[in-house]
Amino acid sequence: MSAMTSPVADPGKLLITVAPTGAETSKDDCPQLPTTLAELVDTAKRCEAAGAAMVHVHIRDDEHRPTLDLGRLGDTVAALREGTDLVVQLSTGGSVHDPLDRRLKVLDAQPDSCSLTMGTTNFGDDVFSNPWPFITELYQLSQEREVVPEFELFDLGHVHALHRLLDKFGLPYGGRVHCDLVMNVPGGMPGTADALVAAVAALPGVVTSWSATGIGRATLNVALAALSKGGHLRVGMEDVLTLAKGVPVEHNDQLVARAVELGRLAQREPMTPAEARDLLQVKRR
Ligand code: KMH
Ligand code: ZN
Repeated sequence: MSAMTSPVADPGKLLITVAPTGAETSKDDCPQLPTTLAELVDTAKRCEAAGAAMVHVHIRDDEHRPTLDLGRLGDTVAALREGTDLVVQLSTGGSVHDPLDRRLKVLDAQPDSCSLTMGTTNFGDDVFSNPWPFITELYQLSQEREVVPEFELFDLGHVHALHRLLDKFGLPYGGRVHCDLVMNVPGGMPGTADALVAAVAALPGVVTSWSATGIGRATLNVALAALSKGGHLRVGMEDVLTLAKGVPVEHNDQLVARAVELGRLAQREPMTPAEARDLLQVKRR
């Protein structure tokens, strides 16, 4: 054997993000979905114990409907910080019905991280609206407030828009650039290995880390492709409600445990929350 360096770089530890709730599934359809603050904190603790390092948070009101109520968001951030060490990422995507001005206010709750979607996308029968002026305002606000964004990329065009954003406004707070490929949304890029490879190849050179998630039945396909390309994983009931055909997810920690198992097969230990803070350079609060 020659002493050639291997083209397979060591991707290091595995960041597992859990997205436990989302905005699309109703409590009536899925009673095990964590929608109350107590359920969310309990879920977060169990997912941390199972190997998650970051939590992507959508909250609900007393009727279990999606809300961006600022008081509730603040209480949620505080309760998650109190009960776990997880990096707390608030969704600025909300639900497809949330107005843009309410979505900007999410940063007032001072999370460690916020999601930031890089373009408008068809979302089933709805439209998930992210016009360019909204993206740039939210991005500059995240810089000002010292909140680390996670760039949500639903399509190859969103990758292109990320180049444009970083070229015009520079690096995020903390200097790291972390992205999440959200694949297989009806209206976005498909949850295929080919699409993942194309999107990863097109990422800006300044990207320091990326994860991927596949919605619905694409979940395992995307996870395996992401591991194969050295990426990180997002899992959770926001994205998938079954473990296999006809087998419902009973708790988010099952999805985290499966991600840990896949990571171990790929010889990647799960990252601790402290290691995730270091990777993403989130502000000490
Ligand atoms: N609920 C979707 C319309 C995000 O959290 O930033 C948007 C979403 C993305 O889930
Ligand atoms: Zn979300």
